[in-house]
Amino acid sequence: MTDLLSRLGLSDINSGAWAGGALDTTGGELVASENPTTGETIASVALASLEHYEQVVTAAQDAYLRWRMLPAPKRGEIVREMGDAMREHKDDLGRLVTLEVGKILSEGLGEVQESIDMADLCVGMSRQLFGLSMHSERDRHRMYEQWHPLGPIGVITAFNFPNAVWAWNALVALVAGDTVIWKPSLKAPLTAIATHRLLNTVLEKHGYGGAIGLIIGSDAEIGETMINDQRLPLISATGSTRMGRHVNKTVAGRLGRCLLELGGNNAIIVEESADLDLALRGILFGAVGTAGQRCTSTRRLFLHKNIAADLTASLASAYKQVRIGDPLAEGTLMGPLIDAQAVQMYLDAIEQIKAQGGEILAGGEVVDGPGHFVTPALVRATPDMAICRHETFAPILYVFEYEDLSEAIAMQNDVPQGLSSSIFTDSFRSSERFLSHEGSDCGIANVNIGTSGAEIGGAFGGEKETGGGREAGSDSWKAYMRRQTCTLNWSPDLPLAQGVVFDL
Ligand code: UN1
Repeated sequence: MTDLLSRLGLSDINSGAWAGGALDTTGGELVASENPTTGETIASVALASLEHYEQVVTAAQDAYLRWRMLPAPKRGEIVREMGDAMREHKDDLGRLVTLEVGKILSEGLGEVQESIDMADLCVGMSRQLFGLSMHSERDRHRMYEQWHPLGPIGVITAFNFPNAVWAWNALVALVAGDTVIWKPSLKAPLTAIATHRLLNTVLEKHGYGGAIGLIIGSDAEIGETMINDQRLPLISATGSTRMGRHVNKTVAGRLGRCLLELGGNNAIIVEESADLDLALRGILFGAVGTAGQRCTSTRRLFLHKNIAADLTASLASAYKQVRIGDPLAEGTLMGPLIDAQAVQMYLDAIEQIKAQGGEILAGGEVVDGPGHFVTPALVRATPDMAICRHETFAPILYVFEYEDLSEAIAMQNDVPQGLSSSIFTDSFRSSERFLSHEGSDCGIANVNIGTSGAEIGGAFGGEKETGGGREAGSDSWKAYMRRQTCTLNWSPDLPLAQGVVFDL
């Protein structure tokens, strides 16, 4: 472990403020990053103060004035090198993700791959920040729109994707010409520092150190200051709906922009016609993968009544075979929850499930020993159970039965969240219906694959209490830029639009 940390430039105590390079935060409150597998401290961070915050923002503002003048494809070239740096250190970074947040190694590596993919996408994107041109109603006039960078933007990330969610935001923002200030979760600060250090080296080499900044501090002090800061025109925040509501209100109060990626309550519908083996595998990865700690994790399952008994039995037996343990060990499928508080939330949910009449078919227990391990829970539920409307960030899957597809779609949509959804079916009609206006109301709707594990090429995000933001691919870059509509007159006259006459 020590070798891994030193290869990634981490020490026992690390700075919590990086304006490009590290600032001296000695004396700041020490926060330990705990390995959720063992409960041991990996290394600590000396938290940043408001003075450090000022330094980081000032550096990002200064860097912005130069960075925005670099042509977008040249910014893309630098982002390409950032992608290469992550390629070169993929193994170390992936292991650190696994060590710090407990996802299995294949997922830790997959997360870094997601960031590398983002870099590749952004290189191309840097040549495709297209605006439209319009035909003017006036003679010898031309209208078009162009996209400009916004400025330094704030990115707030959660513990569960401590590397990739930053990359979704930051790499797009960088090609767009913005600079970025990152406030990571206090539960995963080391991955943030290692990622920042590595990528800032690339920027520094090109004379743009400070274009990315990192600020590790409390929500109450640093987080509040950041969301209230007029100098940050955009705040992109990933986390709970409760947090997002507060961020949204605060940023709207200063007429800033928000990009929110909040809670999900993702469902899979399995029809009678479905390939049940495929469905079983999709459900398992969605519900048990990452120990249920993805915003896209499968939390609800709607089974057609004719296949419900068999599929539920197969799932219950699969749940009991899931290999739980050290996420670095080969063959492990489920690592620990992030911390003791997460285990407590899981246990509280299990209590509520029982009190509300849910039947636990598998799991629902804490695993003895060090680390924050639980068994994945499979629950026979009824639509009136209030707990099923909430996102518990843990491996709990609620199983319901339905008779016809309209009923299943209505139940699926009848929750406050709207992130991801899937249907397993071999019926073309059902699949199209699920994807139609009267189908899934989520930002992501899949057929014959599960709810999690989206590719970066698409826009990622969801509706309703999920917050409405879109990150990563497609035209999500527009959120990181400002649109300017330009009208040019190359005639000798000054005709007014709408035929208005205004002559002396
Ligand atoms: C998250 O859990 O915040 O679609 C992001 C997925 C991943 C990203 C999840 N690509 O599951």
